[in-house]
Amino acid sequence: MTVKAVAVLCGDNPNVTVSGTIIFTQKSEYSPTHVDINIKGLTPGLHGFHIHEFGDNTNGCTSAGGHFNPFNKTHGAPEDENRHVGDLGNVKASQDGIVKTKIIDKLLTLVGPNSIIGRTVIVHADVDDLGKGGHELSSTTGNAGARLACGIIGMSQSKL
Ligand SMILES: [Cu+2]
Ligand SMILES: [Zn+2]
Repeated sequence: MTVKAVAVLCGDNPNVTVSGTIIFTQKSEYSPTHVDINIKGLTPGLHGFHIHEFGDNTNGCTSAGGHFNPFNKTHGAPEDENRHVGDLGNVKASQDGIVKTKIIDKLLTLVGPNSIIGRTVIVHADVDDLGKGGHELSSTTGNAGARLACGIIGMSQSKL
């Protein structure tokens, strides 16, 4: 019963040419979720990468709300005990502005009440400090800056 979901990233305004496709795959309810990340148009280096709470694009990426946080934790790194479910850390863009990577996360799920389907993936302008930057925003957003591009996570056809 593999569940598959996909998000297509679009720039938050006409000046942002960031685009990408994110594919989520979970083999069963208690399996970790695999995340296949393909993004282009970024500046080289690290960019905060999160699941935000709402699948709402009425006011661009802004209406996606804060980090998806069903367990009321503070912001952290993906490997931290204390983290938002939506905290996927940073992705690293190459000199050509491309991210092509896979991550495996044990907190993300595509089934049940805390499913991320219907929520939003966002890639940010700046580095996520993983809660350790000492900035007033560190414990909520990692001070990752503007929302460059976002995409709503939708069900995809499962290939068994
Ligand atoms: Cu974010
Ligand atoms: Zn967070």
